[in-house]
Amino acid sequence: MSDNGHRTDETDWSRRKFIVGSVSVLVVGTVALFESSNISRAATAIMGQQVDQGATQVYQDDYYYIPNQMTWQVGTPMVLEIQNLSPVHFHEMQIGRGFQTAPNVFSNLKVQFNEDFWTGVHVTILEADGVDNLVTNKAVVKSDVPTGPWLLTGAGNGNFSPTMRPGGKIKLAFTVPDKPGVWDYGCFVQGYIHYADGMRGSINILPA
Ligand SMILES: [Cu+2]
Repeated sequence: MSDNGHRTDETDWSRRKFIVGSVSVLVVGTVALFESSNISRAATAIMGQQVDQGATQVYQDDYYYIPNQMTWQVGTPMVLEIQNLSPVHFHEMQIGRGFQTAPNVFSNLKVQFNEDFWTGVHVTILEADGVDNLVTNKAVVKSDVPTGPWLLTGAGNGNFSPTMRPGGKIKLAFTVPDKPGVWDYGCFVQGYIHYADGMRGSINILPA
C-alpha cells in the first residue's frame, strides 16, 4: 500500500477504516448543524473521488482526521480550513515524509516528519480562531488577520504546523507546490500518542 511502513499493516488499515466509517456519520451530522455547505465536500473527500481545490475542509478529533485521504494537484489554489472538533484535546497538522525519532525507554518515538512539505511554500493566513500556535518553519507566511505570540517564526520550533485548541480553526491559502507524489499528514501532539492512535492521513499530489 505504501513504502512508509506505517500504513502497510492490514489490521491497522481495517481498524482505521472502521473508525472513520463509524465516526463520519456523527461528524458530518454535527457539521450539518452549523455549516451545511460543507457536507458534500467532506463526504466526497472521504471517498477520495475528486481533486480537492479551493475551499477544503479538514476536521480534527480524538484521534483522527476527516478526511484521512486527499487528492491535490500541483499549481491548484487551495484554501485549507483545519478545524478541531475535539472538546478537550489540542491537535496539530503536519504534512511531510519519513520520520524523525527520539529515543524513549520503550522504543524510538516518532516525533515529527523528516521532510517538511511546507518548506518554501507561500502561505497566507486568512482566518485564525482558537489557534494555540502556528510554527512557520521554512514556509513563507503572511497574514490577513492580526497575529500574536502564537505565530512562531523563529528557528527550532520544528516543522510547519498549526496547533488548534479545542474548537479552534485556521484557514490557510496557498498554491499546491511542485511536489508531486504521496505525502503524509499527522498529529504528533502528546508524544506521538495521537499519531499512533490513528491521527494521520495521506495526500496524493498529482502533477500539474
Ligand atoms: Cu492530535
